[in-house]
Parts: sequence; C-alpha cells; structure tokens
Amino acid sequence: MIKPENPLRGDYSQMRPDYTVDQQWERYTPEQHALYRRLFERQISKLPGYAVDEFIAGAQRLSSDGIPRFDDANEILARATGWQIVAVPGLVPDDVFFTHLAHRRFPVTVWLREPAEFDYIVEPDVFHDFFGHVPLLLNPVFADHLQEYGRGGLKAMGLDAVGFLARLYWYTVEFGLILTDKGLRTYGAGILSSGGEIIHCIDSPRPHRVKFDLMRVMQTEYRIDRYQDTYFVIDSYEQLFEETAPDFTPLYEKLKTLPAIDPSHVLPGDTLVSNVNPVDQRRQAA
Ligand code: HBI
Ligand code: FE
Repeated sequence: MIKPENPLRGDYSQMRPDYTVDQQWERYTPEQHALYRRLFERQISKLPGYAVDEFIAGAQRLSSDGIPRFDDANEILARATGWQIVAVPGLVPDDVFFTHLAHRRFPVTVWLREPAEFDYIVEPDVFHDFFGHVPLLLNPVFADHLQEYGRGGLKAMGLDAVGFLARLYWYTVEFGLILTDKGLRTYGAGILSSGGEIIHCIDSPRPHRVKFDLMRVMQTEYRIDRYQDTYFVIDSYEQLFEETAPDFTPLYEKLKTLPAIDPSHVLPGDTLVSNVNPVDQRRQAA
C-alpha cells in the first residue's frame, strides 16, 4: 500500500531481492512532471561554463519532457556503454549498490522530491540520480571507472574499508572537479543536480581546490549537509581510472593507521588549483 501523501518516496514494500522495483512511470502526476521539468530547466541553464561538456551533451541527449522513462534511457545507454539503470525505492545497502555497479547497473531512485525541497534534499531522489549521475554513464572511460568502483566496493567490504572507498566516491563521482582546456569544470552528480553548489564550487574563493591524490582523498572526511570545504581536481577521467586501478588492500592497511583529515584543512603536501579561468590568468599576466 503506498502512502497517499508521499506516493513514491521510499516504498520498499514491493522490491525484489536485489532491491529493484518497477518504475511505474504512469503513476507520476502532471504536477510531478512539471516539478521535474522546472528542476531540469533550472539546472540546464546553469551548466555552461560550470559542467563538463560531455555532461551537458549527455544531459541533452537523455532529456525528456518531465520525469524520464528509464526504459527509454536504457536503450540509449545500452548502445553507448552497455550500462543500464535499474529502478530502486531509494538508498540501498552498500553491498547491493556495489553489486549493481559491478554489473554495469546504476540504481536510480523512483520517487521525486516535494516542491518545498526544490533547492535541497537529503536523500537522493530521481532528479539527483537521473539528472546528476546518468549522463556520464554515456562516457566510456567514466563508465568503466564506475564499474571498477563497484568491484572495488565489494572487495572493500571484505576488508572493512568501505568508509575509505565511500570518500573516493564522494570526492569524485558526487563532488569531483576536473581541469579542462577551457578551465575548471565539475563532473560531480551532487554538484550538477544542485542549484547553488554548481556556481559555488567554481566561483567561490572559499573552498580549497586540491589536485587529486588517491590517499589524500580516501583520508579526508566529508559532510553531507553543506557545501564542500574541499574539492578534488582531476586532469581527466583516464587519470581517475588509472590511479584507482591498482589493488587498494595495502592502501587500506596504511589508511587504518592514519588519522582522518578534516575537510576544512589544507596540508603542506597539497597542490592547490586556482579557480581563476586561464583566459583571465593570461589577461592578468599581461
Ligand atoms: N544507494 N540508491 C543508492 N544510491 C547511492 O548512491 C548509494 C546507495 N547506497 C550506498 C551508497 N550510495 C554509498 O554509501 C556507497 O558508495 C558507499
Ligand atoms: Fe549520488
């Protein structure tokens, strides 16, 4: 029985053993499609100059008039990188999440936030998951990294090291920045689906922007209820894929002996990245 006031939020009563459900697209109301459309149009207008080009292209390619049908997106994904999205009631246990990723299946929540949650939501909803995460599944290198992340997650569970790997996910897949020839851009789903943080992460002088270093990332704590104090910057998805390819077992052993790093701190070994656009830098240097 679905609670009438929140028809789709977090209904786990119908799920299958692998936590998947049917999207039941016909159950979304016209008001929910209109809300999704407003969320989409607000975000799409903010992307130029802040989101990586391949995300913008992917978001356009997957765009729909209202809440997307997962089956339609799956036809595009299957041809592009062999990924599929699976409908889930909401957050699922780590082992379930990692198992899906390891099989090139991305869990996408079926319920949509309430209008009052337009600017901020704690748990991922269909807008965060679909708009924020799915476009980059069209990028072959990023898609391969995410599958490796799933495989690594299952191993990390066996080594009691999921917390370290969750930090890697957080500071890349959710809140990652990347240095492109046009300047600093974001590829992180948590940022790309947020109205305010997408500007903050590039323009604000407050956060630290630190060159990606795998151990530094896995040692750094994160807060889920506020803009990030630190963003990590990669040069390319290839760099992320290559740097996270080795076996993490020895890294986990070392990390267990080290104190966690507060995200508001900068360390002597950090290489900081300026958020000044190279064009402006050249102009400033002249
Ligand atoms: N479940 N549906 C869903 N979506 C996520 O992004 C997600 C999850 N469960 C666990 C999880 N993320 C993270 O804690 C892991 O990356 C560690
Ligand atoms: Fe997410």
